[in-house]
Amino acid sequence: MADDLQRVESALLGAVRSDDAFLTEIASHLITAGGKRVRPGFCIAAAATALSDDGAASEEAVIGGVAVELVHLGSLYHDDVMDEAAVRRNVDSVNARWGNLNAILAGDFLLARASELAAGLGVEVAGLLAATIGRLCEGQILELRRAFDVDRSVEDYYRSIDGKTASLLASSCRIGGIVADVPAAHVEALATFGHSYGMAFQLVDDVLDLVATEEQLGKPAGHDLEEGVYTLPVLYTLAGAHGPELRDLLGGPVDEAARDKAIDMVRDSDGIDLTIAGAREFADRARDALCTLPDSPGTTGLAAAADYLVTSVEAAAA
Ligand code: GRG
Repeated sequence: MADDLQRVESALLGAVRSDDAFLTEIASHLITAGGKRVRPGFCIAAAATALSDDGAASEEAVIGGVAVELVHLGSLYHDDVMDEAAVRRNVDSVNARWGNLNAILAGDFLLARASELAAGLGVEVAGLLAATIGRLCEGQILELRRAFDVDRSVEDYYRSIDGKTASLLASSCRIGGIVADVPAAHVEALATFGHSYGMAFQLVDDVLDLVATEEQLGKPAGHDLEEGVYTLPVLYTLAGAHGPELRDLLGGPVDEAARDKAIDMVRDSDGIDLTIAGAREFADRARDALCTLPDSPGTTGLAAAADYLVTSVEAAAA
C-alpha cells in the first residue's frame, strides 16, 4: 500500500500540471502540504478486495484514487473561500495566499482534471464522479442554509453530511470496485462500507473540531461554531439541560470569549459522548458491510480503518 500511495503522490502532481506555471503552483499547493489521502487509500483498498494477495494496485485503481482526491481538494479550495479560512493542512490556505479569485479558479481546475481522469476510466466512473460533485454541493448548500440556526434538526445535519462527506467516500470505494471489475453485489457492499464510514468520519471530524488542538487539526479549532455550523455535539447540547444557556450564546456571530464558553458547555454536556456513540454505530455498520466480501488484505485494511477511526476519536476526547 505504501508504494501504491507513492504512485498516487506522483500522479497527483502530474495531474495538476498546466502550461501556466502559476496555475500549476496554486493547484499543487495543498497536494504538497500533505493530507491523509483517505479517499485514494480507500479506492485502492476497495480494488484490492478483489485480490487474494497484497500485490501492487492496478493503474486504474491509482487513477481512480487520484480522481477522488482531486475532487476532495477542489472542494477544500472552495470550502476555504466560503469560510474565509486562513490555514489548511498546516499551511496558508490557497485563498489566504493568492486570494479568492485564484482559489476558485484553481479549485475548478482540480475538478476539471479529476473529470478528465474519470472519463479515462469509463462512462460509469465519469458519471458517478460528476454525480458525486453534485452531492457535495447539495450537502454544502444545505449546511449553508442552516447556518446560525439553533433549531437545526439532527435529521437535517445527517442529510447534509451524507452529501458533503459520505458521498465521496462511498464513491471512492465504489470506483475501486468498478475498476477491479468485481460483481455488482460486491461493488454495493464496498459503497455501503464507504458511505457508513463517511458518516462516522464526519461525526469524528465534528467532535475533533471541539476537542482537538489547532496543531492536531492543521487549522484553528472551534471553527464550525464561528461559522454558525451547529454540528451534532452542539445539537445534542442544545437539546439537553444546558440547552437554553447555549441557545442564548449562539444564533449569531460569536467573539472568541463566547465561542470558548460555548465549546466548554458542549464539552461539559453529553453531546461529545453521544456523537462518538453515533460514530461507533456507523463504523460498525461499515464493518458489517464487509462481511460478505472474500478475505483479502484489502478487506482487512478497510475494516482496520473503521476500527482506528473510533479508537482515535475516543482517545482524543478522553
Ligand atoms: C466544488 C466539489 C465541490 C464542492 C463544492 C465546498 C463544497 C461544495 C463542499 C465542501 C465539502 C467539504 C469540505 C466537506 C468536508 C469533508 C471533510 C471531512 C474534510 C476533511 O477531510 P480529511 O480529514 O482532510 O480527509 P485531509 O486534509 O486529511 O485530506
